[in-house]
Amino acid sequence: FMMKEIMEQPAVIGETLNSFFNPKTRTITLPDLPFDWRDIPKMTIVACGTSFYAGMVAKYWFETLAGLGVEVDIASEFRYRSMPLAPGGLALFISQSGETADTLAALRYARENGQHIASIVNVEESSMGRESDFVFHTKAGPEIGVASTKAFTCQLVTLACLAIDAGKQRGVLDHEREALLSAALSEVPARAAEILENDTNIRDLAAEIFEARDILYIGRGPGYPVAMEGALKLKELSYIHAEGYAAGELKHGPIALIDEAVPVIVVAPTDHYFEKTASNMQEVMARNAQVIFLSDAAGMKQLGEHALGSIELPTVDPFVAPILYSIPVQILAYHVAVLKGTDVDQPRNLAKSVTV
Ligand code: F1P
Repeated sequence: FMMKEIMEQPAVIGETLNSFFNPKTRTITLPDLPFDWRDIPKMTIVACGTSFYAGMVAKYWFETLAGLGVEVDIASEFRYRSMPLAPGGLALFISQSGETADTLAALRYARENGQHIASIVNVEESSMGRESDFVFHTKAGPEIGVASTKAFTCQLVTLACLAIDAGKQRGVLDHEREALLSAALSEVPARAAEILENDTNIRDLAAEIFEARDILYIGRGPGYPVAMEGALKLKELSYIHAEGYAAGELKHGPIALIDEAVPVIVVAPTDHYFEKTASNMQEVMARNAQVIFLSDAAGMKQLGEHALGSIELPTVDPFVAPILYSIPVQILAYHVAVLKGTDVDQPRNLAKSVTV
């Protein structure tokens, strides 16, 4: 199922986008929401697992595009905190299943504490949907593989549309920027298809790293949660110990782990953070790490030949890079798991929906 679900992404991303995209104006148009973005003092995003990393990406989007402060937490911690939520704030819950027990409990906690409640779920009928003031349904279709793939990228697309809407309403995005971002989003299905058509070298790279004991993923900005999601996919599927770190955090500890036996996967679109990420990549290479470099043509020109391996991605507006860079990390985890002989659809100890 997993590879089939990965391959469905151009189509289901397109469908999710179509639910927000107005082909006449070529802009993102959201249904009327029961709250006004201008009145939201703070946003709190809560989720588990892969859905949590979608929330982490969205934090960067809402902060930069809409000037809205966002806190993101994992539901299993958030639900037990005694933190004052900002009165009148928006609490957004992200879940593929809409049934995850920790996320549902967190939703109820936020409701008791006077928040507007919105959720992003991938099913028409769900407990979270029923208990929300507003629900966004991703159009990923049924996801059978336990490790979430297409639901994740569709969550990201939904969050990107929400961030644009918030940015417009809050007067942070002007028409020109909005049009550019909408155009970048509308290209994502085609760019995702290109990535899937050119994925043969990912299998070869998987063969280089599948015997490693530990693997690090690094990235900055929205590439940081993509690094964490890559590490989670690898752990879930192949049982290799993997961690995703903010590249700038390496020097505060994780760099001690680096030697020639530790592959480092570098998520580095040529965005605002590129030069700094590139310098972190050079630091790990100086310690003999085997680097797999994910970047676009400009990034490859600068650093491609220094890495053990590279995955070249299409050149896109950095806004949509986290959606597209998620796809090769899914494929890499898939191939590593296949080489290790694990069951990619039903990893040990994991359930698709954690309802207890
Ligand atoms: C959250 C989640 C998934 C993960 C696994 C266990 O589920 O952590 O991300 O892949 O299936 O549950 P959900 O709340 O998004 O349904």
